[in-house]
Amino acid sequence: MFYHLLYPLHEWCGVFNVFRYITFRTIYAIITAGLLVYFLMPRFITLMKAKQFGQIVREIGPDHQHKAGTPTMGGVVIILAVVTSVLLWGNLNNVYLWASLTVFVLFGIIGFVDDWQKIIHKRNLGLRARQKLILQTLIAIGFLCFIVHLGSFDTRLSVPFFKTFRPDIGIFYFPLVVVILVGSSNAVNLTDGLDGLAIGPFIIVALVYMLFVYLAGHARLAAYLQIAYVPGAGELSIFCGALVGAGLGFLWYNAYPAEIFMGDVGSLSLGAALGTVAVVAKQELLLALAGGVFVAEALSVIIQVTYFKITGGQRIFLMAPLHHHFEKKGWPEPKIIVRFWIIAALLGLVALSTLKLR
Ligand code: 57M
Repeated sequence: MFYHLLYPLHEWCGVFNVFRYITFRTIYAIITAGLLVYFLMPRFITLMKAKQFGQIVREIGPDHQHKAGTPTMGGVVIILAVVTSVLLWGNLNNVYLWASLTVFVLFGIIGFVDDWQKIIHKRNLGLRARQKLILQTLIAIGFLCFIVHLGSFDTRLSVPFFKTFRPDIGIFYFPLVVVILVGSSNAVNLTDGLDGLAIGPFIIVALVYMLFVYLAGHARLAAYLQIAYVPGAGELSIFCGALVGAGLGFLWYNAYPAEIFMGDVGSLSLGAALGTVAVVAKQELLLALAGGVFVAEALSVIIQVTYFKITGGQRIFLMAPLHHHFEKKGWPEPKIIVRFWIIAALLGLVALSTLKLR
C-alpha cells in the first residue's frame, strides 16, 4: 500500500523515492511484522488462556507433561502479521506476492482446522494425516497451475555449486514443485517439537531466501552471479522479510520456556512459505541445504518408521523426530535447541556460499 500511495509523491518531494526500493521496503516489512507479533502475541496468549485453549500433550515419548496447557496456535498471529506487513510494504501488482500469500494462508487454514479440532476435542486427534496431505497437495497443484499459467515456466533445475549445470527435467518438475511445498510444510511441522526449535532455523532459511529471491529478481546481479533471472521475483523479498520479522517476534515468546506454541497453523504455513519462495526463486534444491535441519528431522522419521516396519518394531533412533532422540539421550532441551540453531546457521552460510562457489 505504501508503495502505491507514497512512491508517486517523489515527483513533489524526492524523499518518497525511497519507497521504490525493495531493500528499503523489506527492512520495514521485517520491523512491521516483528512489532505486530511482539505487541499482539501477549494479548493472544491471554485470550487462549482465558478460553483454556492449551496444548494437549501425548503420553508417549519424552516427558512433556509440564508443557500441557501451554497456549498454542500462535501461528494465527504470525499469519496476521505477515499478511499485514506484506500488504503495507509490497507492490500489490506483483503476482508472486499474491500467489505466495495465498499458499501461506491456505496451508495455515489446514493447520488451524487441525489445531482447533484437537483443542475442541481435548485430544490429540486433529485432521487425519491423509486428509491434511490431500488438502496440501491440492493447494500445491493450484499454485503450480498458477505459475505455469503465468507463462515462461522454466523446468530447468538449479543445482547448488554448479554454474552451468541446470538440467531441464521437463514434466518431472511439476511433481517436484508439489513435493517441495508439501514436504517443506510437513518438515517444519515435524521439527516444531521443542521451544524455538522450528522458528530458529526457519528465520535463518527465510533470511537466506530473502537474499536469493532479491538477486533472482535483479537482472544484472542474476547475470553476474549466474543464477536464474526471474522477473518480478524480487518483491518476494518483502514476503521473506515479513516472515523473518514475524519469526523474530514469535521467538520472543516461544523461546525456552515457551509461553506459546505456533500450532500446526504456524508450522504448516511457514513451511509452505519456504517451499513457495524456493520455487519462485528457482532455488529448489538449495532448500534441502539451507533447510537441512528440517530435512534431517523429516528423514529421521522416514528412516525410523521404515526400519520399525521392516524389523517389526526395532528402532534406529531412540525416538523420532531427531530432537526426541537427543532428549532420550538426556540432553537438556535448551542445549538441543541451540545446537540445532548453530547447525542451521552453518547450513545457511554454506547455502549463501553457493552464490560464489559456482
Ligand atoms: C508435530 N508436534 C509436537 C505444538 C506445535 C509420524 C510421527 C513422527 C509424527 C509426529 C507428530 O505427531 N508430529 C506432530 C509435532 C507437539 O507440538 C505441537 O504441534 C505443533 C507443531 N505441529 O506448535 O502445538 C509437542 O511438541 C512440544 N513443543 C514444544 N515447544 C514448541 O515450541 O515443547 C512444540 C512446540 C507439544 C510440545 O510438547 O505438545 C509433538 O511432538 O507432537 N510424532 C512425534 O513426533 C512423536 N514421535 C513418535 O511417535 N515417534 C515414533 C514413530 C516415529 C515411529 C518412534 O520414534 O518410535 C513424538 N511426539 C510426541 N510424543 N508428542 C513422540 C511422542
